[in-house]
Order: sequence, then structure tokens, then C-alpha cells
Amino acid sequence: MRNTSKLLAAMAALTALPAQAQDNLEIVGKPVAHGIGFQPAATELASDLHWLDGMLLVIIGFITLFVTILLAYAIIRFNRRANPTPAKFTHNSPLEVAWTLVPILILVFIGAFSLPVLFKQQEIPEGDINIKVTGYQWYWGYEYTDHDFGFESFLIGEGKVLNDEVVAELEAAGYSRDEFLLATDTAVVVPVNKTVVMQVTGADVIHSWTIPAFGVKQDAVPGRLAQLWFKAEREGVYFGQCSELCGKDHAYMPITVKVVSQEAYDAWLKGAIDQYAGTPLDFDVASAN
Ligand SMILES: [Cu+2]
Repeated sequence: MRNTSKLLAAMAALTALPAQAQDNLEIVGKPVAHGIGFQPAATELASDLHWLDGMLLVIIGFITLFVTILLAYAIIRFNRRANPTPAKFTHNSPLEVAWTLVPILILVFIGAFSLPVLFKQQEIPEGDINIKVTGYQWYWGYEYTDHDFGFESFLIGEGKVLNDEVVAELEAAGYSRDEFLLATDTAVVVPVNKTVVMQVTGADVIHSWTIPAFGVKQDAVPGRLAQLWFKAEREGVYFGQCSELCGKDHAYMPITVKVVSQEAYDAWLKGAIDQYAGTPLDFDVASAN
């Protein structure tokens, strides 16, 4: 009874603070100890990749099994004792045609499934939200180009050592000590089920922006503007790390993305526009130009 009323009181407190809703998100996309599988797929792109990986594993499994059986057969059937006078022929046309054609057919089969997945990633749709991300030595900068504001995103725990102070900082930001080296002081916030297009570039050297659970990864190359897109289908916190060796603090420039409800996003956006002096929501940028 007492717990129930406590719970109700807590829920009431939470609903009274819509802007805080994003801080109670489930942490979905992060590496787990001893894990060997993928992080849960939060986009169609990631689901496609996981499916493709499973399909390839089956094909590779059969090929490996087939070659192992052939090897074993050759060792047993054609060793010096079992087969003292070996055959001396050097060609077998039907066999040669077969071992050329069969791999070609396997590759065409794989291509028929992998190329559509590749094109889906690389054909950038019209974005509901447009964000430009710039890799710096050693942090990320984000610009919400639709509203003309931006912010930078640093690792929580500047000293790069996990001590009590850093744990307190992590907890204040809604994370735990497990998220050290993954959590950042500011996060990219996007609404669920909306198409997000990110322009990716580097300011100094090549970095790489990725969120494994979204199935996206793009090199951030100075002087070039590359693009990636995703549409996250599940609310939560997702982590990634710079994925192109970029200098001494390469390991200390993580990426945090929060996928929130549309209402929480709208509330966050309003606050962010105020905080970072962005273009107000009711200002029509297009007609002002
Ligand atoms: Cu980097």
C-alpha cells in the first residue's frame, strides 16, 4: 500500500515535468559484457543488416562444411596406402565449369540481397529533422540546421578516470558507472519514428560517426559533406563511439543519441532553442531569406 502510493507520487512528479521525460529513457543501444551478438536493432536498416548477416552465416556454414567434407574424403580415399597408383589426368572440363559457375551463382545470390540493403542506406530520403555533425579532436559538434542552433558534446569524465566525482556526474545526468566512456554531457535528441538526416564532416582529421543499433556509420572527412539517415523505431538511449582512429583521445569521444516521444522532443527543442539562441519555432526562415 505504502509502496503503491509512493509509486503514484513518483509518477505524478514525473508527468508534471515533461521536459525531464527524456531522462527516464531506457538504455537500449550499448555494448554488454561478454556479448558477441549485435546490439538490438532500432531501425529498419539495422534489422536488414542483422538479417543479411544471418543469411551469410548460413551460406558460409554450408561452404565450410562442404570443403571440410571434401578434404576429409581426399585424405581418406586418396592417401598413399589407400590409393598407391594415383591417376595422372590434369583436366576435367565439366568440373572446372561447375567450380566457376557455382561461386558466381552464390555471389549473384548474395548481391541480390546485399545491394538493396546498401542502396537503402545510401539513398538519402527527405529528412524530417536535419542535423550536421562535425568531428573534432576529440569531441563532436552538432548543428540543428532547421533551427539554426548548435552545441558540442563531450565525454562525461574529462579526466578519463572513473572516480567518485565522475560517477556522481554520470548519475546526475541519468547514467550509471557502466556508461562511463559512452555517455556525453549533451546528447543528440531526436523524435521516434521520424526520418533524421545527418550531414557528417570533420574539422581537423578523419573521424567516424556511428550508432551500432541504428545500423549507420559514416566517415567524417574534413572538406567533405557526407550523409547518413535513420528512422529510430524505439525510444531509448543509444551509444556509439568515434570509429576512425583520430589521435590520442580517439577513445574518449563517444556519441549519445536519445530517441524520445514527439512531445518530449518538442519540449526539448523549445528549451534548446532558448539555451543555444536558435531560430524561434514561429520564425519562418524560408521567407526571411
Ligand atoms: Cu575520432
